[in-house]
Amino acid sequence: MAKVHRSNIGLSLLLSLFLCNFIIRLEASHQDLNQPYRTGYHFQPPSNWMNDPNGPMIYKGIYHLFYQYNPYGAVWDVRIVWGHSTSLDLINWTPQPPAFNPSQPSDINGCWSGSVTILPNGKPVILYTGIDKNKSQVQNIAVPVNISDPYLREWSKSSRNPLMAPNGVNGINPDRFRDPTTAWLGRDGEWRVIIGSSTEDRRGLAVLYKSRDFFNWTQSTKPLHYEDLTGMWECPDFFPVAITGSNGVETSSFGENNDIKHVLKVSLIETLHDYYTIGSYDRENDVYVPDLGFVQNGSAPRLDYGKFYASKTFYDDVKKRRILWGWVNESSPAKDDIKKGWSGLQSFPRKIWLEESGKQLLQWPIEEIETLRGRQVNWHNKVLKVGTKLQVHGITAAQADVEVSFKVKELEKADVIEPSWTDPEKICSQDNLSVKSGLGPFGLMVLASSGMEEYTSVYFRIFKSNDTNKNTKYLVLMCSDQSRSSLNDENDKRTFGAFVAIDPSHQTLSLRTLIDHSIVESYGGGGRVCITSRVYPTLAIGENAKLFAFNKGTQSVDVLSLSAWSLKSALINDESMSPFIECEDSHSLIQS
Ligand code: DQQ
Repeated sequence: MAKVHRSNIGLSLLLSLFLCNFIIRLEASHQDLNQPYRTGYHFQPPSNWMNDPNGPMIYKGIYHLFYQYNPYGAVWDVRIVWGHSTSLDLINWTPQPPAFNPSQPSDINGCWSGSVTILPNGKPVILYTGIDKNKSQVQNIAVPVNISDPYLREWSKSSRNPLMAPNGVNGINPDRFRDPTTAWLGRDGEWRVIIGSSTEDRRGLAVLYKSRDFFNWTQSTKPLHYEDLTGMWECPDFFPVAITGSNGVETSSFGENNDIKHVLKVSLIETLHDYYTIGSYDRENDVYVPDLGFVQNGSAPRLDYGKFYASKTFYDDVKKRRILWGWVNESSPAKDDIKKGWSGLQSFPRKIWLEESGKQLLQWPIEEIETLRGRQVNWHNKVLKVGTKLQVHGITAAQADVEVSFKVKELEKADVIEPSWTDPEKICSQDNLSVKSGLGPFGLMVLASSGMEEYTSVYFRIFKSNDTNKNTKYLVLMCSDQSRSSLNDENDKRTFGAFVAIDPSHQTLSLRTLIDHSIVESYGGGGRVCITSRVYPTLAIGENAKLFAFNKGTQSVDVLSLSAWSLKSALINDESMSPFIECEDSHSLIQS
């Protein structure tokens, strides 16, 4: 009798699990129809709020991404936790249970951003900011429970936390002391790490701490770097780059014969943009000195001129490359995010390295994107006559990868830029007709509706420089214009722009755009400028979205080549594979 009873329970449990799974799947496909803005290949959790990428790494051949995640809803919450997903290829992602939640006095009010360091014995450790019981920002450590588990599913926090607490040195305030970087090891056997901070009078700081054992940390009297009037430095990132070639460099590397430079990136809370400088790390004095022409403030180059913040890199020792992740926030009102049940994407992972000139970084979508490529369309040597708009037929325009290179023959016909046009974003935002350039705008119109009621345009304009002292005769402006991206005017449809440092008389003018339903990620001039936009079309959705190449300038432009691919959907944190979404029925059955 007891036997029968047990097998009945077993059967109902199986049935219940099946039904539960079925319902979740039904919900997922039902959701798809009502979720036109969910992405096909950009990382996002199954639901709820996500912000900063945390502690990306590769461990035992598995890529890990942690992220600031609110399990309670689609808006940010101070009680944020470390969401966690793993991948074999940086494309398809399996959700894992959150690595940790607020639980000890040193993080009871939130587990904020931080980084992973792989120790010389191969063991990964996490340093992260906790909001402690007094609401002070402190730095904590967490280590894997079982290092033979390549998925690192369980993390344990040290009872010695917090390891670093604000102590008033350099005027550091408990509200402005957060986001530890990956640590690096000096020749003297001491670890170094920087924490983002600022003083009362808005001096931004990268506070430096040192340790021999990763547990006892001492604050250096001097910060690694600082800059006045920049406000709070969030999520600093400090890493070496090779002077030649595109290979990445391990964070603790010293390089050989001066063959590396260093990059310091800070996320400025006052502008919500990520700025970087290239410079030298003086290891004797433990200070960073930006190269001539770079200042660590809002005048520094940006990793992305659109929506992109709190970014973080890691060194992939398998493919010898450095990879950048960045948080791409929504541009919709919070009420819409709550309605759709989620908020926040990660940029597509980008390889990042130093350009030959040593003056800027280059970024490019990681090569693994090619595994998603399906149908392809190619154009060669097409002329974009004045006022034309040619449709790229034959691909899924709402989920695509497009690469195009332009040739402008009559550069001398470009108009001289107005002396007052110094702010690229402003020029891009002005009405087309009021900006005389002659050459351009030409580029792509993406996520366009049949009647052109909606479209996002990503384009170039070329001007003659008005400064005879400038090395280059021409100025290339790149814009991503969202002003007509949606009939819904409640979204932020600000236009973005930047100058691309290339000489169009010698270099090809290229544009690569990744289109993924509600995100448009563009790489201009071979990755010299990146602009990411969030858009919410109401008509140009799914099959109804179209793609065009256009030229609205007064001179014709050649498309040397255009390749566009439909991209397949990656398997990203699919709800049905989630180990942390509970099905109430089976849960209660198991308990009964
Ligand atoms: N987000 C985290 C902070 C960080 C900020 C909190 C940057 O640690 O400074 O979610 O977006």
